[in-house]
Amino acid sequence: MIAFLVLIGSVAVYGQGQGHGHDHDHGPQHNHSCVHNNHQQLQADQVIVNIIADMEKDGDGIVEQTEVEKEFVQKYDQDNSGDVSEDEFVKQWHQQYHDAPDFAGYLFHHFDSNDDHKLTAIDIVNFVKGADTDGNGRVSIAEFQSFLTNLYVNCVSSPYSHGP
Ligand SMILES: [Ca+2]
Ligand SMILES: [Ca+2]
Ligand SMILES: [Ca+2]
Repeated sequence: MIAFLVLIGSVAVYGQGQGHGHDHDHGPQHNHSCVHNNHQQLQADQVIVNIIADMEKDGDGIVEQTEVEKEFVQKYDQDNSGDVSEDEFVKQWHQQYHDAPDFAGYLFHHFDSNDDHKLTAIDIVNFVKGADTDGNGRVSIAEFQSFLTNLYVNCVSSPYSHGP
Protein backbone atom coordinates (compact mmCIF):
# COMPACT_ATOMS: atom_id res chain seq x y z
CA MET A 1 0.00 0.00 0.00
CA ILE A 2 2.77 2.44 0.96
CA ALA A 3 4.74 1.51 -2.14
CA PHE A 4 1.63 2.15 -4.22
CA LEU A 5 1.22 5.65 -2.72
CA VAL A 6 4.89 6.46 -3.29
CA LEU A 7 4.49 5.36 -6.90
CA ILE A 8 1.45 7.63 -7.34
CA GLY A 9 3.40 10.47 -5.72
CA SER A 10 6.38 10.15 -8.03
CA VAL A 11 4.15 9.98 -11.10
CA ALA A 12 2.52 13.24 -10.01
CA VAL A 13 5.90 14.91 -9.47
CA TYR A 14 7.16 13.57 -12.78
CA GLY A 15 4.09 14.96 -14.49
CA GLN A 16 4.70 18.42 -13.04
CA GLY A 17 8.33 18.34 -14.07
CA GLN A 18 7.33 17.54 -17.62
CA GLY A 19 4.89 20.41 -17.74
CA HIS A 20 7.63 22.80 -16.69
CA GLY A 21 10.12 21.52 -19.21
CA HIS A 22 7.88 22.28 -22.16
CA ASP A 23 7.66 25.94 -22.81
CA HIS A 24 4.18 26.03 -24.22
CA ASP A 25 2.45 28.17 -21.67
CA HIS A 26 0.97 30.94 -23.77
CA GLY A 27 -1.60 31.96 -21.22
CA PRO A 28 -1.39 35.25 -19.40
CA GLN A 29 1.59 35.14 -17.05
CA HIS A 30 0.30 37.87 -14.80
CA ASN A 31 -2.94 39.21 -13.57
CA HIS A 32 -3.82 42.60 -14.91
CA SER A 33 -5.32 45.14 -12.61
CA CYS A 34 -5.69 48.76 -13.60
CA VAL A 35 -6.35 49.81 -10.04
CA HIS A 36 -3.15 51.64 -9.17
CA ASN A 37 -1.34 50.08 -6.27
CA ASN A 38 2.18 51.10 -5.29
CA HIS A 39 4.33 49.20 -2.83
CA GLN A 40 5.96 52.39 -1.61
CA GLN A 41 2.60 54.16 -1.39
CA LEU A 42 3.57 56.56 -4.15
CA GLN A 43 0.66 58.40 -5.69
CA ALA A 44 0.11 58.12 -9.44
CA ASP A 45 1.32 61.67 -10.10
CA GLN A 46 4.59 61.02 -8.26
CA VAL A 47 5.21 57.83 -10.27
CA ILE A 48 4.46 59.74 -13.47
CA VAL A 49 7.01 62.42 -12.55
CA ASN A 50 9.57 59.64 -12.09
CA ILE A 51 8.69 58.03 -15.41
CA ILE A 52 9.07 61.33 -17.25
CA ALA A 53 12.41 61.98 -15.55
CA ASP A 54 13.65 58.60 -16.79
CA MET A 55 12.21 58.98 -20.26
CA GLU A 56 12.90 62.57 -21.27
CA LYS A 57 16.67 62.36 -21.11
CA ASP A 58 17.84 65.22 -23.33
CA GLY A 59 15.66 67.78 -21.57
CA ASP A 60 14.21 69.40 -24.71
CA GLY A 61 10.61 69.04 -23.50
CA ILE A 62 9.76 66.48 -26.18
CA VAL A 63 9.42 62.76 -25.56
CA GLU A 64 11.01 61.37 -28.72
CA GLN A 65 10.34 57.92 -30.05
CA THR A 66 14.03 57.12 -29.62
CA GLU A 67 13.81 58.09 -25.97
CA VAL A 68 10.82 55.82 -25.37
CA GLU A 69 12.52 53.00 -27.25
CA LYS A 70 15.72 53.35 -25.26
CA GLU A 71 13.80 53.32 -22.00
CA PHE A 72 11.10 50.72 -22.71
CA VAL A 73 12.79 48.35 -25.10
CA GLN A 74 16.56 48.48 -24.76
CA LYS A 75 16.69 48.96 -21.01
CA TYR A 76 13.96 46.43 -20.17
CA ASP A 77 15.27 43.76 -22.54
CA GLN A 78 17.22 41.79 -19.95
CA ASP A 79 18.04 38.79 -22.13
CA ASN A 80 18.93 40.91 -25.20
CA SER A 81 16.40 39.15 -27.38
CA GLY A 82 15.49 42.43 -29.08
CA ASP A 83 12.04 42.59 -27.50
CA VAL A 84 10.56 42.87 -24.04
CA SER A 85 8.48 40.06 -22.61
CA GLU A 86 5.74 40.64 -20.07
CA ASP A 87 7.96 39.09 -17.41
CA GLU A 88 10.82 41.43 -18.19
CA PHE A 89 8.55 44.43 -18.24
CA VAL A 90 6.70 43.67 -15.02
CA LYS A 91 9.89 42.87 -13.15
CA GLN A 92 11.71 46.00 -14.26
CA TRP A 93 8.71 48.29 -13.81
CA HIS A 94 8.08 46.98 -10.34
CA GLN A 95 11.73 47.43 -9.41
CA GLN A 96 11.92 50.91 -10.86
CA TYR A 97 8.59 52.45 -9.89
CA HIS A 98 7.29 50.08 -7.18
CA ASP A 99 3.92 49.69 -8.82
CA ALA A 100 2.29 46.38 -7.99
CA PRO A 101 3.02 43.62 -10.54
CA ASP A 102 -0.69 43.37 -11.41
CA PHE A 103 -0.74 47.04 -12.32
CA ALA A 104 2.51 46.73 -14.30
CA GLY A 105 0.85 43.86 -16.16
CA TYR A 106 -2.05 46.12 -17.08
CA LEU A 107 0.42 48.72 -18.40
CA PHE A 108 2.26 46.08 -20.41
CA HIS A 109 -1.00 44.86 -21.91
CA HIS A 110 -1.87 48.43 -22.82
CA PHE A 111 1.53 49.18 -24.38
CA ASP A 112 1.57 45.89 -26.32
CA SER A 113 -0.52 47.38 -29.10
CA ASN A 114 -0.23 44.48 -31.56
CA ASP A 115 -0.94 41.97 -28.81
CA ASP A 116 2.00 39.66 -29.52
CA HIS A 117 3.02 39.61 -25.83
CA LYS A 118 6.22 41.51 -26.60
CA LEU A 119 7.19 45.14 -26.64
CA THR A 120 9.01 46.05 -29.83
CA ALA A 121 9.61 49.13 -31.96
CA ILE A 122 6.14 48.85 -33.56
CA ASP A 123 4.50 49.15 -30.15
CA ILE A 124 6.56 52.25 -29.43
CA VAL A 125 5.43 53.82 -32.72
CA ASN A 126 1.82 53.24 -31.67
CA PHE A 127 2.56 54.45 -28.16
CA VAL A 128 3.92 57.75 -29.46
CA LYS A 129 0.98 58.12 -31.86
CA GLY A 130 -1.45 57.49 -29.03
CA ALA A 131 0.18 60.09 -26.80
CA ASP A 132 0.42 62.80 -29.49
CA THR A 133 -3.05 64.19 -28.91
CA ASP A 134 -2.64 67.37 -30.98
CA GLY A 135 -1.23 65.32 -33.86
CA ASN A 136 1.79 67.53 -34.55
CA GLY A 137 4.05 64.47 -34.67
CA ARG A 138 5.75 65.23 -31.38
CA VAL A 139 4.86 64.27 -27.85
CA SER A 140 5.31 67.16 -25.46
CA ILE A 141 5.84 66.54 -21.77
CA ALA A 142 2.30 67.80 -21.11
CA GLU A 143 0.87 65.33 -23.65
CA PHE A 144 2.93 62.52 -22.22
CA GLN A 145 1.87 63.41 -18.72
CA SER A 146 -1.84 63.41 -19.53
CA PHE A 147 -1.43 60.17 -21.49
CA LEU A 148 0.06 58.51 -18.43
CA THR A 149 -2.45 60.13 -16.10
CA ASN A 150 -5.24 58.60 -18.17
CA LEU A 151 -3.65 55.19 -17.78
CA TYR A 152 -3.08 55.59 -14.07
CA VAL A 153 -6.11 57.50 -12.89
CA ASN A 154 -8.85 56.86 -15.39
CA CYS A 155 -7.90 53.24 -15.84
CA VAL A 156 -8.53 53.26 -19.58
CA SER A 157 -8.74 50.00 -21.44
CA SER A 158 -6.53 49.48 -24.46
CA PRO A 159 -7.57 51.54 -27.50
CA TYR A 160 -6.36 48.74 -29.75
CA SER A 161 -8.29 45.69 -30.75
CA HIS A 162 -7.11 42.67 -28.81
CA GLY A 163 -9.25 40.14 -30.60
CA PRO A 164 -11.80 37.86 -28.98
CA1 LIG B 1 13.57 64.64 -25.47
CA1 LIG C 1 3.88 43.93 -29.23
CA1 LIG D 1 2.13 66.61 -29.85
